[in-house]
Amino acid sequence: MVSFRNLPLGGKTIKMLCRQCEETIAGTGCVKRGVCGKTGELAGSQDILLGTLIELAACGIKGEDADEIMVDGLFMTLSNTNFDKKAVDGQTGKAKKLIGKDAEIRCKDVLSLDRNEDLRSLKELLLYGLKGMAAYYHHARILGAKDEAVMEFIRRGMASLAEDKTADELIALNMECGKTGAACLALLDESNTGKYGVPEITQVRTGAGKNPGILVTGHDLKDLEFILEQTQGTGIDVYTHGEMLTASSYPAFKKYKNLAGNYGGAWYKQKEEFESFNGPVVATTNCVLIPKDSYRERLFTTGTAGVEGVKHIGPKDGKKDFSEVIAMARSCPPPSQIDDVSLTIGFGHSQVLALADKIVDAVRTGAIKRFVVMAGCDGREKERTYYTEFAQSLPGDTVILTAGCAKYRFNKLDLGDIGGIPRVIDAGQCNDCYSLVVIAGALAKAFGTDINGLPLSFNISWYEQKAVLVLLTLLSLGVKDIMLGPRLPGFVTPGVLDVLVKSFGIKANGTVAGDMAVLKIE
Ligand code: SF4
Ligand code: SF3
Repeated sequence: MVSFRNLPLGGKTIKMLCRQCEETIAGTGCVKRGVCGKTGELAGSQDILLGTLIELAACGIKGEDADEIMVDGLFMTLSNTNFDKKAVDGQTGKAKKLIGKDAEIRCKDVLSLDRNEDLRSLKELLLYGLKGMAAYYHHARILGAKDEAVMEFIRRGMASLAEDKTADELIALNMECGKTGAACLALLDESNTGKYGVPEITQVRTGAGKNPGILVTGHDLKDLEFILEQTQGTGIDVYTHGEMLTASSYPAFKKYKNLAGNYGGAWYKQKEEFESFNGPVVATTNCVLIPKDSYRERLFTTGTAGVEGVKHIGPKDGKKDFSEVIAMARSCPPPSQIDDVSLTIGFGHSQVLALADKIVDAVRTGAIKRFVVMAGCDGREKERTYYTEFAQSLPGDTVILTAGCAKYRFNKLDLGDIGGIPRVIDAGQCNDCYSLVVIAGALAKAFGTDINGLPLSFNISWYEQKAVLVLLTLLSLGVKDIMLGPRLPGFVTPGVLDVLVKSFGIKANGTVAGDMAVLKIE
């Protein structure tokens, strides 16, 4: 069996090799312990899980159970999702059971899938896109949606990782991943709006109230719904954190008077923010970090999220029981205030399209000269202040379209509005990047051009694999000249980068404000 430990890595003995996220050490790979805190043992378990899922796909096993194991298993290996080796090994066990006990798991180390480094790089790009797709499909499935075409591609894409493929075949599979990603994001958009209503432009307060609270982070709206239902009449307030901020714009959540607002910012500040929240915190998905002792006892995970030694709340008869979290909240002091501003959210595609005439007029009269999509992920490196500086230095006739936790780099700045159109249009979570594509398509139609003909630039910040899927989706839709940062993916070889630059005009945004010149904003 081929192992990445035999790969040419300077002859060093390594405990693990993971380079799936933007923070990977030195931009090349975490080899001793992840920057995220992932240990060599956990990385090994995740590799075995992925190898088993590839085998599951290669054996052509499908159906309800197999699909759930595949989708949830992929999601569990996404950055900052599951730090519980037992849970990861348990998922491998479920997959093995379906394959049959005599099954030979042919691939043990995913990064050893090909000896040719460009082919391996293209396979990694596909695998990370598939992880992102699985995460979004998981959310749609939880709400009862299904799309066999998405599932068929996930299976075929996974099986192809163990097959001999040419570079052209792998590039085509990556484009198909992006195209299927668009369908998957559309499915999730339909599921969210079908279940919770069409997001409305909403003001959300970030200050802390006087009641004890529960903080809910991650992307899973259904978990938030369970918690809001179960806290009715208890005197406990529920706050959103990170990507859960978007929930407050859905009509179905507005009816809960104890949805008190948003506490804190993006995931990477959670160690301080969960500490000062004082009450229990529920992590529903990525990004969860290995907790500090100061709040470890107050942290709960659910769904695909997990942290060793942290209480996990699983499903029971299609429901989840958060009574232990509620009981803990009762005995905790209210949150300590860390800021108190008002955020404007809820610019999903329906709301923006309702403003379309106003926006088109503003472009025609020259009041709006350019749109910049600043979407994706936030992260903890100090170089990411680039995005704050970038937003601040954009001319006053520029509108920022955002989605994902990247927005926390500028959504608390007062950037004003253009004739009533806010200069930061927040479409929601990273999956709501789909809304940005719909908006761009509608603008292109209004101006009789294609997306690349619009006064529209893309400056995408990435961190994890959902962003890889969103990037592949944009590329498959023909979007060109995307700036990507703060660093280019460590798994992309110079050969693959050359293809991305020549075919799609991808640019590294660098980490210095001087690189803004690349955007050429007139
Ligand atoms: Fe390193 Fe990122 Fe992998 Fe964690 S997820 S081990 S930080 S590359
Ligand atoms: Fe953020 Fe993890 Fe990517 Fe959903 S919560 S965008 S980083």
